[in-house]
Amino acid sequence: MPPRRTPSKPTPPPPSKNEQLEPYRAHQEDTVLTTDQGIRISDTDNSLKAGLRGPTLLEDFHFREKMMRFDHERIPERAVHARGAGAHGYFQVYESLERYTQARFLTDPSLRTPVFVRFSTVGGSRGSADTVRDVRGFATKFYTPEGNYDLVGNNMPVFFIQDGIKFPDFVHAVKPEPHNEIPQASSAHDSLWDFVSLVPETAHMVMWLMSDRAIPRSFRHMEGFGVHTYRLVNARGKATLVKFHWKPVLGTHSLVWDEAQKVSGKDPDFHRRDLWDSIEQGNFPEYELGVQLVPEGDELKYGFDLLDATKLLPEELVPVQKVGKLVLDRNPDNFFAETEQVAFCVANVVPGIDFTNDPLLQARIFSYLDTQLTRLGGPNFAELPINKPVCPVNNHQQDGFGRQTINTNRANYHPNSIGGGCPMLANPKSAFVHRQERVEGHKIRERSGSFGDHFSQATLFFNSLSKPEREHLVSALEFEVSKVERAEIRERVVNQVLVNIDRQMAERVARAVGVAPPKPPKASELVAGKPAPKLTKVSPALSMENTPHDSIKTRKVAVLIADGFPGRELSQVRKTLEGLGALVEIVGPTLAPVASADGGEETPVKTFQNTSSVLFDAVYVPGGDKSVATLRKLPLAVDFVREAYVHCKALALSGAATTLLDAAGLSQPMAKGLDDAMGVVRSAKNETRGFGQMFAKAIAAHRHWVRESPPPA
Ligand code: HDE
Repeated sequence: MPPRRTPSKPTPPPPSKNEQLEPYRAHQEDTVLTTDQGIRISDTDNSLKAGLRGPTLLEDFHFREKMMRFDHERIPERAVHARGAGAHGYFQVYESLERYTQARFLTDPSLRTPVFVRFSTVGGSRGSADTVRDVRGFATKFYTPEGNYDLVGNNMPVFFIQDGIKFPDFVHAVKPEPHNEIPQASSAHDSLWDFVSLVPETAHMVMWLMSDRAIPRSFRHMEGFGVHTYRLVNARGKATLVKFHWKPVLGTHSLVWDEAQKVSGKDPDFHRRDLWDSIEQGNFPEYELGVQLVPEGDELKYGFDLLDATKLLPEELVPVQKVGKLVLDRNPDNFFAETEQVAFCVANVVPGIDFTNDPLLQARIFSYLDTQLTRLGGPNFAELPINKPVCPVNNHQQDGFGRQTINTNRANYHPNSIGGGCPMLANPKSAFVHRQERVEGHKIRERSGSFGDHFSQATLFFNSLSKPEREHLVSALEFEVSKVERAEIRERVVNQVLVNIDRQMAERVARAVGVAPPKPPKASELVAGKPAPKLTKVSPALSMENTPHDSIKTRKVAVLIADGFPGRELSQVRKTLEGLGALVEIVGPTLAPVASADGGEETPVKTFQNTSSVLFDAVYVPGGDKSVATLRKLPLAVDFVREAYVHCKALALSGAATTLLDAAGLSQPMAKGLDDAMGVVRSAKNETRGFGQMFAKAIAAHRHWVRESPPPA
């Protein structure tokens, strides 16, 4: 019997995700406390007891239910990516991509597809700090009219391993060690580096992990990558290979390692808070979706295999075309119901997007669905409001823990006549039909020879960085590898991995971690380390130095004041900075109003005690003999300036405030000739003309790395 098909009718526009969630939202205004059964409760402070000082009674169903619910509040955290923050928003394509794909959300420029994005760290547990050195997850659920599409990516374009069967090994190695569960959220320990030293395919990703990309300034300042090569398929069935990118509109910027470690203590929620606050303030994070398109059949054209997830496709070889925009404009109402319960799955694709045979991707297609069974307690997690598609869902899978839909159709099998054949099979034109790819081969457990070069792209990445970025990477290696207790592992890291990436770098790390420097290369090693043909020598797009540095939008500027500060000057500088989109916060000795020299006052929102230089992008100290004299006597205020300088942030000091550099012990480096390039903007006589503008330029530069170089002898 031929399958019955749904008559083709125009699909009505789907409800927005907001509307869709509405029936589930409990606003609880003007409500009365009840049990889960709806029984009204008038006392929730005293359990039911036999006598005033007697034992609690078993029949106290309210106490029993309250405690039962509390006892089961926690669900297993994600095995990886446990720590995260989410936001709602929308995606809109600029122009139809129908030449390449039939996916509605990529072909209809009038369609605003609701999305939910979850950013995360990978190694730490749920309560770990945000600014640890780690990869960041960037997972997007598109609630499209054709079903949910999940783009589950990271902020780095490659991965540690090539075949998913090594994922449990890698994750066990990077997570805290099994005997004492130490260290939390850090890769600086023996087991990770042991794994790296024995599995050379990790080399490229380890370079990214040691780079500044692993300590982003915020989720709003990082790129996202789909990592794998996927396939776009158009309505005529023609396929094109694709690599997905997210490009942050504010540019890609990072913290400094010392700063990142301090932020972990001062504000472990630094990234979460930044995302939350930005959305509340109306500074909606924006990213452009980029695609690199490659004709099918060109998998091996670039000197490496596009199915190998340890390789990136240099943008200089295949440019990233920006095709649409993602805007995050709404915070979740409830962390657990939304951010914790959201279940991403690499297998969630819509017609027009398909997989490739990348063995890492293939493993992920299995893993994500599987993990949710344990994490979300059964097979009905797609019915949770945050996971529910906005289009109709109908099938014969109806039972299992936590089922919510009440199916009224008496037939729960296919084919059936009792239920009129429903749900009917879809017309293949509107259905997901796997692309017919010819596959032939022996059943083998082997790695393709085209996956064999592990070092060329690690070298490419290293060589593409600016000098300061390279220095940071070497320092990170020195830091991490020096934490490895077993000398033989440190030795292997240097001699089996680093030396194949860059000999000089390996020598420096060897010195720093107390192992013998690498032996001179053998001829065979030289061949192994040689760049593959057709690969560019450097890829400027990989350096954050080449990211936009033209905006101070949402940059946080601390203004340090005490009684006697110049009020008019502060107002003018603030006006300039706020006019350009910066966020200015007054920091004072206490939260009490501070009097200006010209008869006004300012009320600080932060104090030297409750905040810190590391939580800001730039620091401004308006001069004023009296106010600066007070600040000089406050070690926390002096530290504020010192740290901003050490972390290469823009500093603006006017009048007497320039003497704070002296108080902060910075006169020596300053003596070598301070100028604009160093990002310290000074005005000797409280002049404001041009001062604010110069400061803004210094903030837009993000950091002034020149301060890191030692002063000339
Ligand atoms: Fe994941 N990964 N992963 N991963 N991954 C999970 O799914 C897995 C990989 C990524 O915010 C888990 O729901 C395997 C690459 C993100 O909820 C789990 C392999 C990339 C998130 C899982 C990989 C990612 C996860 C844990 C190798 C970048 C968080 C909990 C074959 C392209 C999503 C969960 C969120 C989460 C498995 C490798 C990104 C266990 C087996 C490569 C952003 O299913």
